[in-house]
Amino acid sequence: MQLPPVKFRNIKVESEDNIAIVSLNRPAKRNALNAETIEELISIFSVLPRSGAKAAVLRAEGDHFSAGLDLIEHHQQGRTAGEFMQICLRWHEAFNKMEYSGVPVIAALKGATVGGGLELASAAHIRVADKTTYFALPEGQRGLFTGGGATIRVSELIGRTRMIDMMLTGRIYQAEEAMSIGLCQYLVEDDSDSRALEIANATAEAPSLSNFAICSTISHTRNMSALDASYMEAFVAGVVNTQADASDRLAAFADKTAARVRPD
Ligand code: 1HE
Repeated sequence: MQLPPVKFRNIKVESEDNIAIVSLNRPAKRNALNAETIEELISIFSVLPRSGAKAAVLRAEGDHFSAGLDLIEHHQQGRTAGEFMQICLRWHEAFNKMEYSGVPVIAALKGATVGGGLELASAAHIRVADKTTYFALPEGQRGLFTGGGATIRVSELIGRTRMIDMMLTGRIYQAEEAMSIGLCQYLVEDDSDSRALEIANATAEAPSLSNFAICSTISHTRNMSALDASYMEAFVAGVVNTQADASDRLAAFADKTAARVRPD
């Protein structure tokens, strides 16, 4: 895997085998997302699909995944509506790069995963929380509105009514309840980093082309009619299901050397 030799200020990028580990790295500011962090996320998630990375873990330094929009920067900059719309478009660029890139992104969550931090987490393909994780959308209480895609992704995860409740009341979902409503898919007793890495490694065992399809096609079909989406599904399956790797794997199933799908 060839990661860019760029030195980032707000994120840290490492690799373990073919897994990229991207860490939010402003723990003193609870990993609040300033404009520069968003630009750095755009940079790394732009190159990741061409780096040879088989999967990525998105994690954070410190006790909190992310406290969302950098409220101090936002306050100090006195942005106009037009300027803040441009900021939001950069957030969308970063999060779309994650969601549509075709490389599985596994988020390792802990502590505050709130506001824009939840928007970032919801752009990952899989979310792993630990017992300290909590989720909230405190935008309403701050006199703000979501701007990083929550209206689409968070409402998809938990439904519009729960999202509206979170925003109107400042309701906080702690790990277990969050898990039960779909804010995360895994809840671990110890640390979410190691489970996220395990999951990333497991996803990396599938052919990259299959993962590319899983981590882009399903999202792309979101806005299509059922007719168009099923056409696209057939088209992608035509490419993926005839790849050489699929033939080897099917041969292994036929000669009974491949693992069976059993719950034990
Ligand atoms: C920050 C931010 C931030 C902390 N922007 N600087 N998000 C929120 O409404 C959540 C705001 N943050 C908090 O509620 C708390 O900071 C936490 C519960 C996450 C953590 O509490 P704690 O006691 O550990 O830390 P702290 O003392 O509140 O903050 C430590 C430092 O981090 C402090 O800086 P310092 O220089 O005074 O030490 C804080 O200012 C800084 N900090 N959170 C900037 N968010 C695209 S639209 C998206 C809209 C939203 O995301 S709204 C949700 C905003």
